Amino acid sequence: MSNTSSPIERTLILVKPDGVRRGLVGEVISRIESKGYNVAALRLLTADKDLLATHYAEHRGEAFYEPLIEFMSSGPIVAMIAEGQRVIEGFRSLAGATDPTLALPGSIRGDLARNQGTKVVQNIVHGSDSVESAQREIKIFFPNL
Ligand code: D4T
Repeated sequence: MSNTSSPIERTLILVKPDGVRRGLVGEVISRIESKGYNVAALRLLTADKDLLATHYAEHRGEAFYEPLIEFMSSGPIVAMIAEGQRVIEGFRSLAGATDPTLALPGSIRGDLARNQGTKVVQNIVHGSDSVESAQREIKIFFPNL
């Protein structure tokens, strides 16, 4: 097990449009809180394409990039900052693998999502994947925090 005295981290979590449409916001928040993380900020918004292009800059050029931007701007999303020790990797573990068919039962994606033949995977949640990504992504969705 790695360092148990690690500092408190912050991560950016999104409930994607599929999660909001399906009424899973409460379920996602419940899993975050049940694990013991603190929800430190939360907002509901419909993301515009410029904001999403900034957030997903690393994926520009991928075959799934345009469908991803279309999907992510297709309806309201919920953005959150969650806090806790090792919350970045902890939430990635709660979320499960990107591919919802492979995500393990017990995870958000494993329990609640499946492949549907769309050009982009609809997998309910996003979570930052590193301290650097978390800082960058929190600034995009919560410029004052
Ligand atoms: P996000 O960023 O949404 O939390 O998802 P992941 O961290 O699990 O995955 P990602 O950034 O690599 O991908 C972003 C987003 O694009 C979809 N996607 C991804 C897809 O449809 N096909 C693919 O091959 C990949 C890699 C799913 C999530």
